[in-house]
Amino acid sequence: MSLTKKILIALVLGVIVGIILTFIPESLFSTIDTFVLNPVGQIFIHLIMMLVVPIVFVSIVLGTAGLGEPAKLGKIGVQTISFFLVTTAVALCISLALAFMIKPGTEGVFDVSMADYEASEAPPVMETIINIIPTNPLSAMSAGDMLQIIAFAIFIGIALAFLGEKTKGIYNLFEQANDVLMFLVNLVMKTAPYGAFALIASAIGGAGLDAIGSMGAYMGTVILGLFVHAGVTYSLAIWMLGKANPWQFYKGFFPAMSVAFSTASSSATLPLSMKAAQENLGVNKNISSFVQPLGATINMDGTAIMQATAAVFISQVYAIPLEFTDIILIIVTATLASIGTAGVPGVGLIMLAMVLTQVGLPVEGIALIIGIDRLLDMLRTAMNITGDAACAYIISENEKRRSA
Ligand code: DAS
Repeated sequence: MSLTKKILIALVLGVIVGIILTFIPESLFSTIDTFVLNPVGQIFIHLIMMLVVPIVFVSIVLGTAGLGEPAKLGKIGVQTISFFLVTTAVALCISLALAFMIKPGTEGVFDVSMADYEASEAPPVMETIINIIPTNPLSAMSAGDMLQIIAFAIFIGIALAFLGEKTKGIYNLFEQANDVLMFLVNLVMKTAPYGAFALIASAIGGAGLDAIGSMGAYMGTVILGLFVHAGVTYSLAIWMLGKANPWQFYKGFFPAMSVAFSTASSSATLPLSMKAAQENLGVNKNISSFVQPLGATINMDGTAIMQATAAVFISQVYAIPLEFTDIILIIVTATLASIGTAGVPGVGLIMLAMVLTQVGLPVEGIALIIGIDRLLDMLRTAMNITGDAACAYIISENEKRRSA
């Protein structure tokens, strides 16, 4: 049986067990979660997170060096960033339109009297941009600062591309390192079904059916936005820009989407995202190795959809009208928020505080959605990596046609 089928079966079983767990006493659930579900789920996430920093560094070096002359790297870079920004803006427009049409914040009664949320300070935008260049690449790697790791790897890749034969040995070393890391990805992925089961059972059991029910309108609006964006934006882009079949794309990329759903982490899924893109979709290795690690860090359409929906939801719950300028602010800050955050579980909710602050909405409103956010995080992370893969797929398909 294929890994995808095993993960799918594990997820279905996990949902069933998670629902059953919502009916058992809270103390019994927390015992099961603490000693069984959480350890299994966290060990799986740690195993793949262990590979992320080396894989991002090695693949960006190889991807950048492999793209060869800086002109081609520049062209691919401009296409990549343009695709990321346009699709994120489209995602935000879709989610805002749905949130104003469905009005999830007016469905049901929300007790805001106890709502409280301690927002962590988001770094100023200019500081985020300056900090992309690492002062110490090794500390960037030990801290897991993905943007700084990517920036340093791009410089190394450009150097290898310029030096060519003189540094062929180092280039080969990076290629062998990549082979080792991909072998380890295959090894670790054998534990994916167990991790997927434990993570989804824990997420559903922890949220509880009441919370899911009372937040139904909000969750439904976010989920609808995610599916519209995947079904329309990405499919149209693949079909019109990549002149390829969207169905084939989703079929080939589904294994990575299922792991992203299980882990709620774009970074942790990155090794599998690149493997699925290169092996199942035939995406050029150098383009995949450049676009997908970059996207896992700066391109999060699913997160942007949640943030825009949550902002409108909270404005509705607190009956605070949003002006046109507020809408523009939400679009700009949600786009910037998605650039500065690494792809790890829950980061979108932390950055939501920055969006709400900029628009003047009560940050404590996050307390209303935090209980069911993990379930939405799983879905939006699957969306986040899909946008990155769609971008790599479109660029690769066009490069193939150009060189044919
Ligand atoms: N979990 C994040 C990711 O890995 C997305 C989010 O928190 O919104 O992409």
